[in-house]
Amino acid sequence: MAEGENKLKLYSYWRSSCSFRIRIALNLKGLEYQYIPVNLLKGEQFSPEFQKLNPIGYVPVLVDGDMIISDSFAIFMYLEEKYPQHPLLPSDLAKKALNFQAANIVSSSIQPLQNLAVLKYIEEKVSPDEKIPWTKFHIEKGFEALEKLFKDHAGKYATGDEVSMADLFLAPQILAGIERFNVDMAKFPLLSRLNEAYSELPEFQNAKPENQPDAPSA
Ligand SMILES: N[C@@H](CCC(=O)N[C@@H](CS)C(=O)NCC(=O)O)C(=O)O
Repeated sequence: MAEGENKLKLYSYWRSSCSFRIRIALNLKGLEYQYIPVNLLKGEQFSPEFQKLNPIGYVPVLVDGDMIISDSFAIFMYLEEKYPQHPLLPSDLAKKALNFQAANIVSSSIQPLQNLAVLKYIEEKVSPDEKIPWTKFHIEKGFEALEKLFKDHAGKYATGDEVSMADLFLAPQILAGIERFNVDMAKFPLLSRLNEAYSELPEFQNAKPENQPDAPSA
């Protein structure tokens, strides 16, 4: 068992795709963690206690002993260095760059545009009818780019035959596109194939929103 493993705490929300990325990383690295739910719909991310951990008020937050890390990209990089078992970044520089690119397309150019606060703003200041078209437009723009960028590099997974960082960012985004925003995946054959491959991995299955302790029971 790795040092400090029993101290890991993950502040998460069942439906948060950013938290989902880290749940997959923790599962793949075989790290046990305490799941601490933050109910985003009830506004628990704005509580003074949570804002002490992450002043911008977003999940996920990882606590590892004295370390408090927020933002899934930073958490991922921390986990990768601190817990090198089951490495999730290839040593090949070109592949590593592709992994960073996929992670950033998802975490900078897609997910922020579908975040709760943004959707709430559109609903209130523009129109409730614009919420889904807005989100679909940005998800599909990102998916089109990902299809083109990865078609010559994908193997069984996004950048080869091993699961890597790119997959941890892609899987939650693809599922959110399908399950929450009705994206027509027929336009994205590569992402659809990757989604199938992810669905066969227990570490991804276990990290899915519906399998979290704070998910509403069906
Ligand atoms: N860049 C951050 C984004 C975090 C983020 O947007 N988290 C969302 C859930 S996926 C959240 O907490 N939203 C709460 C809100 O919008 O109030 C990351 O990758 O962790």
